[in-house]
Amino acid sequence: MGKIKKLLPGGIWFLDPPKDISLDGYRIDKVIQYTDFVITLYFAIVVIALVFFIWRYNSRKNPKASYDHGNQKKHLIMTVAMGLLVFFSIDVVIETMSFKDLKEAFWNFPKGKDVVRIEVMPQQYAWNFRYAGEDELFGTDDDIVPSQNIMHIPVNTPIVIQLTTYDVIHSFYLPNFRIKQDATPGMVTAMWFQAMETGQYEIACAELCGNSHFKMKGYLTVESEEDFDSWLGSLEPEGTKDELDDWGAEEVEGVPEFWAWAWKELK
Ligand SMILES: [Cu+2]
Repeated sequence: MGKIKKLLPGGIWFLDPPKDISLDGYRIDKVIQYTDFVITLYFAIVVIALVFFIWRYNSRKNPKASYDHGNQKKHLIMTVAMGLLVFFSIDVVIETMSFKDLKEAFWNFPKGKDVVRIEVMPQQYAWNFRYAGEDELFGTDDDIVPSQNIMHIPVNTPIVIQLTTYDVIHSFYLPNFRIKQDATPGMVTAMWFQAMETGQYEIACAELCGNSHFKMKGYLTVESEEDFDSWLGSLEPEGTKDELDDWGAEEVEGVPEFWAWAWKELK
């Protein structure tokens, strides 16, 4: 395995996925691992059967072709049985796992005082973030808008994101949280997640959104609640630019003058 790893400096994604530091990311990994397991198993069975029949009916052993109409009833039963086996062991299992995860986690939005709410508005090719400020309302004078591409969150705290886009479709993707959500023109979409570890992580755009899609990168800092509060407190309302140099991030041309929307209550 070591040699293969050297050939692929990025690692092998299913052996070395980005570290999962989220509360619910393990659910996505479990679905992917099950899918990988079951398709590998069935693929192996098909290949073994193929090799077996090539060997069993090779022309040297069977120089003369024989004609056989087979047994129609047997064929029908086998075909239906295999179809049902695949349907129940792949489709039904994956659907059941997925809907359980959606119900228990991803569609089960946290409510309450400790939730941190952030509005996200991507544009070609950068991420804009907005925190509500002291009045807890979005679109008011005390909103905090950090430097472009910079997002901070406290650890062990549920984070609810609402998203829309300034231009084309983008997709907010946190590889270390196994979560992504599209930002779509004309609508506000939402997602939530919770970090279990502090550190610095990548924010990627998961929707091919134009010629510089590849460099649409954001920087997520997960920190203690005290550090998060002091970071937020250190920013002037509607943004300061001081953090850009630390990360080597750049602001793009045409940063929107003003943007925000009233927080949508989630049902
Ligand atoms: Cu994008």
